[in-house]
Amino acid sequence: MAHRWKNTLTRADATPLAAYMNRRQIMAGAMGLGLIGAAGMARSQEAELEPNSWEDITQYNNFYEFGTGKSDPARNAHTLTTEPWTVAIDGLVDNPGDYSMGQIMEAMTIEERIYRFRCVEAWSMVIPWNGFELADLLNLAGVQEGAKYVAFETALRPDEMPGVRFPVLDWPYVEGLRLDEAMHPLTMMATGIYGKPIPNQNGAPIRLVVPWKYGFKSIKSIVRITVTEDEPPTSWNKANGREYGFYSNVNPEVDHPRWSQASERMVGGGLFAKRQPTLMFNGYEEDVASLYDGMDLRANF
Ligand SMILES: Nc1nc2c(c(=O)[nH]1)N[C@H]1C(S)=C(S)[C@@H](COP(=O)(O)O)O[C@H]1N2
Ligand SMILES: [Mo]
Repeated sequence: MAHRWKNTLTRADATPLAAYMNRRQIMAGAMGLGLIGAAGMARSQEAELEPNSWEDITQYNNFYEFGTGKSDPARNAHTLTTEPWTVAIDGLVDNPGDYSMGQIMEAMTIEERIYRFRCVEAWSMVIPWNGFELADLLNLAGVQEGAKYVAFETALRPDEMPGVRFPVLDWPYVEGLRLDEAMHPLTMMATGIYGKPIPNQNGAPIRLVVPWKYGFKSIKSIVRITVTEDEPPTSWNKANGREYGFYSNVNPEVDHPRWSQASERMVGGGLFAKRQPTLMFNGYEEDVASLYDGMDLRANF
């Protein structure tokens, strides 16, 4: 698998979504005409970013249900039973219910997306996810009139999660997005990395990925998705509302009260690697800035 990445990639900027979507549509069109196969389709998307290694991505994690150390999730998360798994979808939807992973995988088309990933702690990676757009799942459930937000909840299993014995956070871990953020084509549900099933420490069997927001918004091992009218509570905001807001968009101009967000350390870059500048909306400004038109990004951090 890894060889596919070696020669074709350079560490340049991410493709703006418009260009990316166009290429996808062109490729999908060509595929419809039988001109290229699925492999060609996948290859067309692996252009611009050099992903971190499998080791970086799966050995350096935040998943506090399995401990607060960066290597705790890799060491402890094997105890999580990920099969069978169901995701309850409820709230303002036409088709509420318990969706099994099998049903979800059957209904969704899995694609590969290489995204930057920026933790609020000022480290970053590039991760080749496999998954589908959250919008496709929400459309399957049928979002009703009046819906404004989407809430997410992680499994809470004290028998399988040694970290939840400690009141670091108010368990279960919960997160939320505005409906338009949730429906944005960049927002995905990841079920794999590097073409393999997503490892437990990365949020098996299904986790959110919102590449323009700080990593803690990308909630892992999801068991419930609730479409709501009101802004849902979120774990880090509940834990410390002064430091972590609802939006948590990556913004190099708004520092964390205790550290600068202007630059970041690329995981795997080596001990003496230079920090790299953090980009507005983590490099996805062109695609998502319009979601926040007229909003004070300092007040709505
Ligand atoms: N349920 C749950 N989801 C979570 C976390 C967590 O502790 N619990 N940590 C968050 C944080 S702070 C980050 S940076 C990312 C890390 O994802 P990764 O380990 O796959 O890189 O997961 C996010 N999702
Ligand atoms: Mo994070």
